[in-house]
Amino acid sequence: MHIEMDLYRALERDEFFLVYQPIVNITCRRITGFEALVRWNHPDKGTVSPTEFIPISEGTGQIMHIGKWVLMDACQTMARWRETYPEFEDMVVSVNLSARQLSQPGMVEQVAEVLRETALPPQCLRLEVTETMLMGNPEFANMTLARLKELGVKLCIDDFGTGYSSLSYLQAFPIDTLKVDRSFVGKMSREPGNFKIVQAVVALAHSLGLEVVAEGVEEEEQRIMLSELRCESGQGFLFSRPVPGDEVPNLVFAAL
Ligand code: G
Ligand code: G
Ligand code: NA
Ligand code: MN
Repeated sequence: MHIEMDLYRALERDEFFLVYQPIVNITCRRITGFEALVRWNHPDKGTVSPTEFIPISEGTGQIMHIGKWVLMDACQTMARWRETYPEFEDMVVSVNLSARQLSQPGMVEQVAEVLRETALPPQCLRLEVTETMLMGNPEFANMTLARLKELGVKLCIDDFGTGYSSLSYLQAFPIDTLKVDRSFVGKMSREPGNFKIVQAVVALAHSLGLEVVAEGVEEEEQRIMLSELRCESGQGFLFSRPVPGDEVPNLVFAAL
């Protein structure tokens, strides 16, 4: 496949870019932050999804370079918005980590370096990892998360409910936030079983002192249900699709 070769050149040719999806207060819809999502503008294929190239880049080891680029670009951009607009003072940018990134030696140092270079306050960065990434080697994961936490960044478990988490680890990991997977949120207004799962996840998170982000919120009915469950935040097409960085300030101003 050419795509592996192309990936090697993509960074030096500056073919990656980030889009940003708002994360909002579920009750008042105010934007509290953004999830950065990477895209690859391939010279022939057009926009390639990360579901296609992240797994390939994990195989080739390119993920560490791509991951660093994502982290640097997201932090730099958020630092610039904060400098320019007072409305961004308390905003948080979320960045996804891949499995190989999390287990790579030097990962914590990489995050520290990016924070230093961009001068972004650490509490303005949230790192997203999945249950599956943590439960492969939970002891090692816990150590890495603890070192990341020491930097002052926020930590979040993404796609919660689709993998297998040991509840004893869940309370031991130094995380701040659970993101309920969109497969449950999407069906909660039609299927009582899915509503109950979301309800249980919110209750579990709160009893562990964690905040909840519901992802894949597409309908007003879901937003109201989540608000009644005391879920803090939401993300999804109801509020906004992921948008290019240059549209982000206008999204924030329009919502005020
Ligand atoms: O944005 P989209 O729905 O196409 O994302 C598809 C998948 O790719 C999601 O699971 C998302 O978490 C993942 N993804 C998006 N951006 C990044 C990134 O910068 N790094 C990693 N590791 N995964 C990402
Ligand atoms: O795995 P992760 O949660 O990082 O995936 C994020 C992806 O989810 C983004 O690529 C984004 O395009 C997608 N997404 C965001 N909001 C919605 C939504 O409301 N519905 C659906 N189906 N997908 C969404
Ligand atoms: Na994510
Ligand atoms: Mn997710």
